[in-house]
Amino acid sequence: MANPIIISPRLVSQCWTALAVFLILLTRPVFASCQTEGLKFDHAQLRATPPDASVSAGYLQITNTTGQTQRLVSASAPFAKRAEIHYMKHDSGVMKMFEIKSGLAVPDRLTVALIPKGSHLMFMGLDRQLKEDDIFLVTLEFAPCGQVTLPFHVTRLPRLGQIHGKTHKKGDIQKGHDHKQHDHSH
Ligand SMILES: [Cu+2]
Repeated sequence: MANPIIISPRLVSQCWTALAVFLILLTRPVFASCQTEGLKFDHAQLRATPPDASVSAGYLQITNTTGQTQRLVSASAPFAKRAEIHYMKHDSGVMKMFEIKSGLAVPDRLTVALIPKGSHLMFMGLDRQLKEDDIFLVTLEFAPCGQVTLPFHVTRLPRLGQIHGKTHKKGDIQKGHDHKQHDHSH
């Protein structure tokens, strides 16, 4: 006669604990940040707006060393109803903006710059004025690495570091530094 299998409540509880620990370990890479995987962000800026403006644009530089292409698929911010990823294109002699619906690819080992007159984040349905030197957290969603929330600095003259040439010091833009003083170096 076979012995009955006795499962004590304590054993069940231990099993659940072990399973929970296992699941946490298993799912941990999902929560690893894009930064620890190798995405780097520089010069995150928002364009300052006049009162009652309904849109603004966001710019930043994304460097990818994650070993695979990362795609910027969406953005969101507390001050805007929605955000889109745009690119600019000449259309009948006029620069127009179009949404990049499939997301913006950042190939491995490359830097992609979202810049004025280039690809940019477009924030629509603003619920407040974006004033110079304010800082807002913007969440970017990348596939496959996940979500990143970064501080964006509001500036009247958004520019990226490499446009300045060699004299640019890292962090100038974030500090609200006045760029006019070294325009002669361009
Ligand atoms: Cu746009």
